[in-house]
Amino acid sequence: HGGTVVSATGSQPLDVLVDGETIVAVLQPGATALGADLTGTAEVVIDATGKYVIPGGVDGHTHMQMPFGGTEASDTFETGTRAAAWGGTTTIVDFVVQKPGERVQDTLGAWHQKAAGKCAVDYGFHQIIGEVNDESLKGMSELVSEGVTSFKLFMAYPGVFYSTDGQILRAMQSAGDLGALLMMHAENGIAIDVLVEQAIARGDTAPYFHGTSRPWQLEEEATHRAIMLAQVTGAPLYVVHVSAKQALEQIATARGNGQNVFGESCPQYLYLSLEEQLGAPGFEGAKWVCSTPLRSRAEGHQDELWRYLRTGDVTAVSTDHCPFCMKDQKEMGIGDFSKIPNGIGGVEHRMDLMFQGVKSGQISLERWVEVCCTTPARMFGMYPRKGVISPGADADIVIYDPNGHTSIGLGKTHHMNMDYSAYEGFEIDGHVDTVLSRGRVVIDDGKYLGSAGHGRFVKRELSQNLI
Ligand code: DUC
Ligand code: ZN
Ligand code: ZN
Ligand code: ZN
Repeated sequence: HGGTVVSATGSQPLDVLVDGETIVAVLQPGATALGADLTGTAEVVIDATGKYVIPGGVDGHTHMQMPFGGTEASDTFETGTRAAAWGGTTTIVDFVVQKPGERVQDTLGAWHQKAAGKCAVDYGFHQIIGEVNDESLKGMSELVSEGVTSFKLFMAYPGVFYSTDGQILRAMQSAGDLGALLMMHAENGIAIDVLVEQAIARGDTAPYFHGTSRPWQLEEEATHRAIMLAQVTGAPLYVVHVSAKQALEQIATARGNGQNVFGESCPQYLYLSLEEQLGAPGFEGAKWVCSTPLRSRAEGHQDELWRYLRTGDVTAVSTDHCPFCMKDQKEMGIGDFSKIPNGIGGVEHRMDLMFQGVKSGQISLERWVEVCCTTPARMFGMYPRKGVISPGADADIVIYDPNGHTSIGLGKTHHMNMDYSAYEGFEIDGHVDTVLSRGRVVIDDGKYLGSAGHGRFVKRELSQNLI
């Protein structure tokens, strides 16, 4: 009551009536619902005066307890979704991993087991296809009927997840037939592996060389190739974790031509840079080793990413939350950057970091809600249940204080299972005050009131964001 409801299309003072797990009415302040004044009839009234009332955040790209590079991402579904709740994210979409040799249909059950009864907020799954073959292609339609309607392939990591162009083409044909979304890690892994090997042989083993051995040209090239393969097959394409401005130029051109191509970026690519990684002492640069890598600020990637966020060519902002501790995990790469597990954790900070983009005049308030909540919900087939404050939607609601303050870092607002923060020292001119997940208050100004197992699996529809 008393807040300003912000949607992707506008902002106005409105009251929101919740019954059980669902939003049942959105009313002019003082108007009557179901024959009575809201504040007079509601069992609980939450005062949102002076605050924004927004849909719960939808983070379309996370990796809880994902096996990677001989270790496992350090957040479990329990710790990771609790951190998400703290940061105003009420739905995540995580990745089921099929490794070569496994039947794709068998892997979903294993991920259901990891997540069931553990999550603080709702969750869905994408499927990583580690090996494209007749059987995995058949498995795709089975998965779609189980609510897993998007599939990630890798042009990077030869010998691990890598798909050849022929395999990509076949998977895209299947996705096109099903109307399912094809997600792509677009980096030329064959060329990158040569550059990595050469760097190590030269003695360039520090974390910084992770970035320099994955140059933007190899992201641009792979992005272009993925777009052309998608065009041949008719598959809708969502390019994940885009960091190079040249890759976004490819995406923007394809979108201008009317192709169903979408670009995702992440706060780390908007805020952090290769130069900062170079300047970090000793092995500290490992904190920011992720793929695609951080890009050079001098080359202007960050500014261009913000610009593409405004034009709409960056369609959604996720975190690619893939946390590893420095101790025993990132440290595996001391003396050889190629052994540093790739990933940055940030599921807790996305809503705040992107709100800072509103405060600094980079994006509008409505665009903030659009890229963090509404579009991810539509992109991944969860709208209008998620991503909008509207009668019939799940009561996933965040009360955000634009005059509050959030200090990011260890010992401050940090609930992720990581022994460092990639955003240590960031100061945000805003604050997540209250978070409701399906009608239940899970965060109440500094207190966690949620529980493991409250979060439920979301069986997703096909993407609702296609032309
Ligand atoms: N790609 C991801 O999407 N996440 C972590 C590592 C990677 O390469
Ligand atoms: Zn990736
Ligand atoms: Zn990822
Ligand atoms: Zn506050």
